[in-house]
Amino acid sequence: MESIPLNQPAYVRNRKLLQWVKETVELCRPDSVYWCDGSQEEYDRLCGEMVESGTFIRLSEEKRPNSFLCRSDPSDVARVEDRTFICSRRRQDAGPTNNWVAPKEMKASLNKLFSGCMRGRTMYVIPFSMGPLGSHISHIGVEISDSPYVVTNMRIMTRMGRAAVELLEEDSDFVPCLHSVGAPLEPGQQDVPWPCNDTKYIVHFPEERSIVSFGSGYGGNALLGKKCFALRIASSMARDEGWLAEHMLILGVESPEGEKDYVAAAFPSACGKTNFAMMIPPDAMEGWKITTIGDDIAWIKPGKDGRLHAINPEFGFFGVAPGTSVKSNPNAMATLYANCIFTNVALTPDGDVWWEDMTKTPPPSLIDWQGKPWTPDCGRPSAHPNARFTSPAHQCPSIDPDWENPEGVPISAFIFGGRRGDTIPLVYQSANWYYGVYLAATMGSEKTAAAAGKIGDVRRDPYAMIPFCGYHMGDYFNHWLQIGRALSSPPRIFGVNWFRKDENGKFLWPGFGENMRVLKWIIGRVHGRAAAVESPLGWMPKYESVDWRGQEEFSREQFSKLMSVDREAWKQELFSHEELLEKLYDKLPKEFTHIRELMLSTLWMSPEHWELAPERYSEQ
Ligand code: O2Y
Ligand code: MN
Repeated sequence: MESIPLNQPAYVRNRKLLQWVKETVELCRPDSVYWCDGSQEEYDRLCGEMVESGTFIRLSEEKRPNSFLCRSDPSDVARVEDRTFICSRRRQDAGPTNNWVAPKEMKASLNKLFSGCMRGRTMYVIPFSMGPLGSHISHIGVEISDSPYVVTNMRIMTRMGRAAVELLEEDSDFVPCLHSVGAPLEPGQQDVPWPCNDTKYIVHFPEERSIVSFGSGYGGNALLGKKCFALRIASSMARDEGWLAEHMLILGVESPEGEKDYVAAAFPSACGKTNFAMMIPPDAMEGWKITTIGDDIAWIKPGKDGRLHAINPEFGFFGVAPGTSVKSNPNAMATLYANCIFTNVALTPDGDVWWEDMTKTPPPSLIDWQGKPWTPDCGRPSAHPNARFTSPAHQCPSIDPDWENPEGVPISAFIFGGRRGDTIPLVYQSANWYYGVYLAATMGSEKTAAAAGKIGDVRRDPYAMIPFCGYHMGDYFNHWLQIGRALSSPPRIFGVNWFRKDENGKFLWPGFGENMRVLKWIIGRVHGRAAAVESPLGWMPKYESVDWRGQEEFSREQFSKLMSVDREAWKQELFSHEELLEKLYDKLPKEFTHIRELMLSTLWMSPEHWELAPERYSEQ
C-alpha cells in the first residue's frame, strides 16, 4: 500500500497523537495530511480555497468584512439526536435517555464506514483547547476531519492550533475526535459544495473518552469540541473527577455600587439563552450592568474557598440566526460585524446576510438559504430555521473582562427555566440545594403544537441536558446532590419562567431586558437583602421587593397573576413528574421521593397555612 506522508511538525511531541494520526491515515486513506497551526494566514487561505471551490461565498467587504456565507446540503441542517450514541461498556451506564450500542459492535460498523472514506481529500489535524490555554479547568482535544469548513469553524469556536498541541507533553492525554463527511472522491471526480453522507453516526465512547462522527458536516455533529466533547464526554469526565460540565450560559451582574456576581443558567432550546447571556438592562435601572462569559456551556469546579468556579470552554458563539435582531439582542448583532461564518442564512443583493426577523421589513428580494430567488410573498422562509452564525466571542460588546480568567469566575446562583404558558411562576427560589436539584431535574417546556398530544403537554428536559448527558440521568442527579454536599458555599438555586400567559393567551411578562428585574431580586436573595415570602415551591418575591423603576405601570394584579401558585395545577404538575422519574427509577436519588411528597403535603394543606396564600398574594 502506498504510504501517505504524516507531515507532522517538529513541535508535536505527543506519542499517542502521532500513533493515532498514523492509524487514521491508514484507515481513511486521505490524499494528504495537514496539521493546523491556527494562524490567521491559514484561516484566510482555507476560506479563500472554499470560495474557489464554491463552498463559501465571500460577503461584502464594506458590509461584513472578512465574513462568509455557506449553504449546507438541505439534508444536513441540524444535530441528529436519533443518530447520536453513547457507547459505554454497559447499557445501564448510558441510561434510557441515550441511544446505546455495545462499543465493539459500534467500532466494527464505524471501521467499515471509515475505511477509505477520505480518499481524494485532505485530512486536517486540528488540535484545540476547550477553555483558556493552560487553565486547570481546561482540556485538550484533537479533531481529525476531512472538512475545511470544520477547520475554520473550530478556529472561531475553540483555541485551536499550535499553542494547543504544544501543551501536550510526550505522554499527556487528550480527547481524540474523529470526523469525516463520508464522501470520498474518485480520481477526477468533481466535489460538491457541501459533501455529506445519508448514513450518519455521532458516537461517544465515555470510558475511552473518544468521539467518532460520520456523515454530517453540520454544527454539533461536526464541530466536535462543542456538544460531543464539552458536554457528552466532559459530563462523564466531570462525574468521575468531581466537577460539572453543564449546558449553561454564564453571565456577570454588576450593581451600581460595583458589587459583582456571576450566575449560570440552563434553559431548553428556544428560550432565549443567548439573549439572556447578553441582556441589556432597562435604562431606568441605572448603573446595573450585565456582562457575558458564555452563551451555551459551562465547566464548573469546586474551589478551595468552598464555592463553585466556572469557565466557558468555548471561544466563540454558534448562535441561531433567525430571530436575532437589534431589538432582541443588540450585543449579538454587534458581535457579528465582521470575521464571521454564516450558515444557511439568506444573501442580500449587496452581499450581506439576512434572516427572518432581523429587520421588521424584509428586503424586497434575496437569495434564500438554498440559493433560490426569494421575495417576501413567496411563502417560505429565506433562512433555514436552524441557520447559524459562528462568531468570535471577544467581539461581543458585553464580553466580561474575566471571560478568559484561567481560574474561572465564582458562581453565586444557578437559574433553571423553561417555556411554560401556565403553572410556573416568574421566579422562585428553592428552599435548599436538594429542592434545587429536584427543580432542575423536573424542568421542561411545553411541546410544540406538532409534538403535543394535548394542550399544555410538557417535554421534561432535566438541566437542559437530556440530549447532552454522556451517562445515566439518574447518576447525573446523584452527582449534583453529591457536589452540593461537599460545598461550604453552594450557589443558591432559582426557577424562572419568562413565558407565562393570561387567560387570553397573552404573555404576562415582557421578557428581554426586563428580566434584569428578576435577576436583581435573585442577586438580592444571594446577599440576603431581598425580601421574600414562603410558598410550597420555596421563596418568592413580594411586589415591593422587585425594582419597578421605568415599569411602574406593571400592577400588583398583573404581578399576582404572574406569581400565582395554583394548588390543583401544582398537584398535577407534581404527579406529571412521575413519567420522567419512573423512566429513571433504578438510579433515581431517594431524596427525590421525599422532596416530592413534602411538596405535595404542603400543597395539600389549606392555603391559609401558606405564608403565600394565592388569594392573599396581591395584598402582601
Ligand atoms: O443544530 C446544531 O448543530 C447546533 S445545536 C446548538 C448550537 C449552539 C448552541 N446550542 C445548541 C443546542 O442544540 O443546544
Ligand atoms: Mn445549546
